[in-house]
Amino acid sequence: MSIPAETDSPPRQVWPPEFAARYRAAGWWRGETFGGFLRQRAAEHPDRLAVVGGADRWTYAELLARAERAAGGWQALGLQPGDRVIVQMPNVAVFLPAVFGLFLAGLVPVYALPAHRQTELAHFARRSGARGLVTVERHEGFDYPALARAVAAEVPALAHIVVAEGGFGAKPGPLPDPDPASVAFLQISGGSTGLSKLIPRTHDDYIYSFRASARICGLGAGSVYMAALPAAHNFPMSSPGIFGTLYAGGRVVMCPNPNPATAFALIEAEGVTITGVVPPLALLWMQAAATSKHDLTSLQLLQVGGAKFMPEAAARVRPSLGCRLQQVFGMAEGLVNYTRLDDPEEIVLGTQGRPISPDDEILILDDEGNPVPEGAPGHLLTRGPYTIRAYHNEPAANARSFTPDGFYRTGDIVRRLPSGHLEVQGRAGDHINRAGEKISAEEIEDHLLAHPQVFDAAVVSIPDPFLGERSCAFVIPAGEAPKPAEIKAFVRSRGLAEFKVPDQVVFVTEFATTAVGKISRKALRAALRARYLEQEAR
Ligand code: AMP
Ligand code: DBH
Repeated sequence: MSIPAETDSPPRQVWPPEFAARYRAAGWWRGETFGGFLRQRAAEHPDRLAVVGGADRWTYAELLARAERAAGGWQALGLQPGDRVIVQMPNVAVFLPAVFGLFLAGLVPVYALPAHRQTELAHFARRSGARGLVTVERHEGFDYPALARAVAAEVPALAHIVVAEGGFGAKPGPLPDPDPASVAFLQISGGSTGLSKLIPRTHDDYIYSFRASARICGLGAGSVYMAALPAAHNFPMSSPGIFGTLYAGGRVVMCPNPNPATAFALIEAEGVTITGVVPPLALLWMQAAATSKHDLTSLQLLQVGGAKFMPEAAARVRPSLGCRLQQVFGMAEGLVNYTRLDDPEEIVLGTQGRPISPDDEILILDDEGNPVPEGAPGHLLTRGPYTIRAYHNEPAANARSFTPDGFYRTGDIVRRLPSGHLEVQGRAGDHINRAGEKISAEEIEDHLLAHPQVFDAAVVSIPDPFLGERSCAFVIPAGEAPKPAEIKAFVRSRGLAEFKVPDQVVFVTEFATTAVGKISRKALRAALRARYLEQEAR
């Protein structure tokens, strides 16, 4: 395993000075920090409930006190401001004091998902140079501390494994006062090519994104936001999500499992007013609502995003769940689009929203890099006050993903309506968007090629009525073909998140080649997908 030489460099995120000056002058960046805003809310309304999860119900004052103790715990372990700490936690209340504890100590969370396994965590640990990992005891039958120990055995720099629940913490010493322009945490990219990249987000830029999101969604003291998707994902974290809700002085409800039984019971019990889901979950909830006895009348807004929500499904939200729909099209790299609460019905049902900020710059370009005629589909590029200018420690990806003048190439194909709303048409890259989880074809092909009976492999997305897209691995066996189940078990055994295991394995004798030699992987995947769909249609 090659370890990049720059692993120990602290994460940075820098906008050119003239842009930074403009974003400050416009009032987007206000010099707030995560620790600062929590302290402010705890001072303004100490006794208001901030977070509910399982048997835990903590006020703003209690949340702050717990976060301060967690910060003291990290100090006692000898971690220094700027050090990175991986956070792998399900949707439990202690998620919040754990991450605010890191912020207060000046440490930099690296957000892993509960689904990530050893291969992914080891990659995050190496790339971030993390010194610690915070997790929970066994959750839903999975032993998280055992996973963390296995990662630490592989990456020795990861010296401190902390289980947040077990009374971790100590009285803190003097706490640092981080620069609002500094990197607050590392978010994880969907990994559209190869392994996931680390996304450095600053206090200034991220707080702007969720403060503005909370306004767009009308959040206030009476809002009750339920985190149904994994809390570490950018959507429930910030659009407006957990942080936007706390910023607005509302209440966060941690939903440990998004199945309708659990989620509906919590909506009723806690009077949830807003939550966000991916399209397959929306379909499931709409179906379950027909026979559910739970009272869902508190729910005012259902946000749907992460993958394209089809207009026919979108039209069923209000009749079946009795609430309004908001479409959300966002990315951990920055740009987030929302349909607005006062948008006309056809906009809410038929588009994926428009950007948060007047300073979000949008380019829609053809394959040659020229602007398309207004209304025509093209590649979406963006630049703005909460969109990154670079990934952490990724010179090659940075050269590919950003233009010389700092626009981020989203990889999405969109069309813009006269109102400025975007309609997502598809994407240029080859990743699979499986129910909102992004899977890199390359990453999985690489694992498949490690199997002794695999000569070559190509992973493609296949349209799926429930998941939106599912993954299909086309495999040329070396000699006798193994069973598809064995290929799946092999990928699983490589220590990957379950959602990356191919949904389908199809053996083929050869891949199409041109007269000149091998065609590009991209053309190959497209050809395999087309042939498969053609055969299925017969
Ligand atoms: P990630 O890299 O995991 O942050 O995923 C961001 C990507 O998810 C976007 O670039 C889109 O491809 C996709 N995405 C997010 N929201 C939507 C949406 N509402 N409709 C279609 N695609 C979406
Ligand atoms: O898919 C995403 O990454 C996403 C979707 C909606 C996102 O990051 C967001 C909103 O902030």
